[in-house]
Amino acid sequence: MKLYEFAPTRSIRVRWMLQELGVTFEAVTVNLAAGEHHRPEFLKINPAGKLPVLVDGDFVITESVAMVLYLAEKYPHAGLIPPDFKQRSQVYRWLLFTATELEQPLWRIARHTMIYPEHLRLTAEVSLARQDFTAMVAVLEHQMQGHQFVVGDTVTIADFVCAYTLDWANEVGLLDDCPQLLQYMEQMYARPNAPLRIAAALASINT
Ligand SMILES: N[C@@H](CCC(=O)N[C@@H](CS)C(=O)NCC(=O)O)C(=O)O
Repeated sequence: MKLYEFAPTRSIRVRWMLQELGVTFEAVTVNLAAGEHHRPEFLKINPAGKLPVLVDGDFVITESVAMVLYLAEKYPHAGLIPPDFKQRSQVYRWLLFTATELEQPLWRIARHTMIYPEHLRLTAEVSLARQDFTAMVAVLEHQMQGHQFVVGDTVTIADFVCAYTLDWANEVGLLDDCPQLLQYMEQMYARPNAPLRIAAALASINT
């Protein structure tokens, strides 16, 4: 398997999954900062020009959450997705909640503070996104009370996706009022096969 990645991005979700599974993979760095994702050879693999991309033999899969689901189903013995369909629906619930209600405001903040050209950035959009995120993360903070994992009593793919997204939120100062989630995120990143935190991944590309 090949993972097209750039250290401090959503690639971390898929790297985390591969490391937890102990699967050997080839890491291919696509330097977003240098615009390598716009190269024709990369656009052939992902016409959206985005990372990460997972290639398994001749099968190409894009979208980080889809990759994590693919890997969980490819390696069912690892038990990272529950066999019971109701439990599994809870995993889907939190994956989607994370990708829509939590990640989208974070992405709006990133776009309006770093990604869009300066003259297109809207301060009001950043404060609205911060409000949206704060309201939704409170739901997860409540859910985690008395729980070690997002769904059930063992780690699932929902935890890798959530923990990475919470680290992202922490990077922009949006987790200070969520003691449960801070503790949960620290515990997740203390796992032996956890990937680098975003700050460390960022430092790794700047050295
Ligand atoms: N929904 C996609 C989002 C992918 C995405 O936006 N990736 C960012 C890095 S985290 C990217 O490649 N950005 C480059 C660009 O938008 O030009 C996923 O989860 O895989």
